[in-house]
Amino acid sequence: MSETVRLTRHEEIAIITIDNPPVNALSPGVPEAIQAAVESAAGDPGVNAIIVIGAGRTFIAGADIREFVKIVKGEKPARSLLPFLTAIETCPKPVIMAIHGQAFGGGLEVAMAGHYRVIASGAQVGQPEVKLGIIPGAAGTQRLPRLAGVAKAVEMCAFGEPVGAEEALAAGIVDRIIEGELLAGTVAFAREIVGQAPPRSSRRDSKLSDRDPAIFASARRQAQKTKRGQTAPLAAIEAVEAATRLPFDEGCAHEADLFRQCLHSTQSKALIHAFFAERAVSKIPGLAGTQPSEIRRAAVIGAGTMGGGITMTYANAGIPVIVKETSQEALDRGMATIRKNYAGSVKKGRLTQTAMDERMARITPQLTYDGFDEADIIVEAVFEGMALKKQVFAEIDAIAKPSCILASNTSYLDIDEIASATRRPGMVLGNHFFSPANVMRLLEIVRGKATSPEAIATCMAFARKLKKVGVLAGNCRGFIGNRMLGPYLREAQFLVEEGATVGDVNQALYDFGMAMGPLAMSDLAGLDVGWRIRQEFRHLERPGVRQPLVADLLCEMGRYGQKTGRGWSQYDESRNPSPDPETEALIEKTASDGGIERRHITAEEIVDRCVLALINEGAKLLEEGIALRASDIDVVYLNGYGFPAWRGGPMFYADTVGLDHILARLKEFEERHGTALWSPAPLLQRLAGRGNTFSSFDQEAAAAAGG
Ligand code: T1G
Repeated sequence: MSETVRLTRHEEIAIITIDNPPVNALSPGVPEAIQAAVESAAGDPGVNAIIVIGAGRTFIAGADIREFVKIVKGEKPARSLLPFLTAIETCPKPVIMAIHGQAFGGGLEVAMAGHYRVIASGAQVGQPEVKLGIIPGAAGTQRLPRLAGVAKAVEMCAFGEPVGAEEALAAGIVDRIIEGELLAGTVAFAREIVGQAPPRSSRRDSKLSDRDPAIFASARRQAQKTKRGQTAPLAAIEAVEAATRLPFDEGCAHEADLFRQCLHSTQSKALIHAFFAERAVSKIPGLAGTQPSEIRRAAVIGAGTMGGGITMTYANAGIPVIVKETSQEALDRGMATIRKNYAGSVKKGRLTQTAMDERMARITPQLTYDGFDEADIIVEAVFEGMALKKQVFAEIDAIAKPSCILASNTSYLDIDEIASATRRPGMVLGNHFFSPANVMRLLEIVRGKATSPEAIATCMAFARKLKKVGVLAGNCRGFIGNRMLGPYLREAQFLVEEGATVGDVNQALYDFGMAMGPLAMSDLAGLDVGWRIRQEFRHLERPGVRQPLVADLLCEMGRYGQKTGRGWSQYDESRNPSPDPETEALIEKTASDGGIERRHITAEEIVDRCVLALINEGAKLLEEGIALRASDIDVVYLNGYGFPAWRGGPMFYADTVGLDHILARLKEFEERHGTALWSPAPLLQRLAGRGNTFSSFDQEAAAAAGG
């Protein structure tokens, strides 16, 4: 046998163990070795049943995604998986798939080619391919409707969410849930079914009769709504629909065509980039081998919007957490919001009452620092003012135990300045959560000049425990995300001064794929947040350099956006936006007072001005080392700022457009709007000049760091 597949015997049962760490992907050679093992066991007279099981933490996580990267770069694809699956299905002896961890993508397709499937409680099965911009390519869209019915198959293939053991059993995907030791339970199951004719899923057509067109129509509507702009979900629906019209083999051929189209799409390249980018963020040069400490207890200062969300994040991860406020009224308000949020999740069926009670029990609200000396991490989430932050850090520095990490949730203030208020700058860093902190996956972990590798390693590992994507950022104003957001929002505001309407700007970026337009996002976040920052840094504004004019005027009128019902747009009581004629009039007057010529502006220019400003600033902070990789910047924007995943993030998007084209457009804007605002980043100029990309920059950096 091969290193990755072992064939052993348990009396009359053959056991085929797949052992291809870390997730038993169907890398080249693995399907072949499984097929050889099945054929060997089938030919062994002493064997009357065959079990396929995974070693390590999972059954099979699917095809080897790295192979797709090679294929779209022009490498010859490995042979199709279909003949290998047919070899399993046509095996004369029953083949039982024993699933633990995940049977995802090709992993579920292998399982469905087997005659029986048993699953460990707590395991999951799924067809997540659409999250990579592709569709199942090994008969998943043909076998799943035959096992689970058409509607379930459409839901699983078009939206890619996994289902647990109970749901898989109820849907008919698996035949039994095994409590206790999986292999032993599977052997017992095998002995029950020996002698029965092995059922073939490709021949089970009874569930295909439910071919109501409404199933496909409503799935298409839902995909256009929740997977806006993405092509793979629609292809997956078409493939499952084909299963209800075509014989199995023709259905598989149609699926294979759709699969190939998706695989060679820019969207799939972007989503596969996003998959690996998210897994690369934790690889920090110079930190390999640094042992993270375990965080068992936490404390949060401030129970406001951010403090409350951070407290819930800890409680959700099973961490006992103290939350401190300065007044009983503020504490009660904060706790009421936390309770309301949990109750809302219970009402929506996303959380059980028991789980809510357990999480509430982990939270200790108080007005003192009692117990802070036992915390392993203290996160400060108080008002964004340097003086207050330094006062708080001096206080917790005096109380906290030496190994305790002191983190600030500041979204832009100087971490070194905050650390200077303590005697342990090595244990001080930024933990910049995104609102709502208990929902948003992104966590910017900001390294100060004295921050220790241990503190960083501990926070990076802890981010995974919190189910966050922790991205390391250098210390500068706004770190990665907010620093890039500055020029993006600047251009959005300039564009309305120059003649675009607020609606035009929001719609153009929304159509580009952003979760919401820039001015709508500012109205949601609150215009006063940016206003306070501009006032704090007014002294740093470069004389003679154009600044947006209207936002400050709106704030002086007390118009902070959604929270005041008026901002760039006006909002009804259900926060639905509509154009605000007073704001449009204010913009026109301000522009004419400012001598700004107004003109018709295309959606294309709106997108280019905003997105290229983002990319250019990204290139600057990459060159400064504020971000380790261009792909880290992409992860920040995909998980914190609603950048469309199917475009891969701003830096990957720039690569798909071509850095030479990006540079030419930047020079156009520099020509028209001035060097101070649009001088192309030196790194971008260098890469474009050499026909390189941000991805090649990352590869070179990784190679240089020994990655
Ligand atoms: N191929 C290659 N590498 C993979 C992989 C895969 N399918 N899945 C994970 N890895 C690597 C990952 O990059 C990381 O590497 C390590 O394994 C641990 O992953 C034919 C076409 C299974 C839920 O989409 O969802 O089958 O960073 O950090 O949090 O129709 O991995 O350590 O070097 O994510 O425990 C469909 C993708 C493929 C599942 C485990 N399958 N994987 O999560 O670990 S397409 C998927 C996951 C397909 C067929 C089609 C998760 C996981 P490194 P990790 P985790």
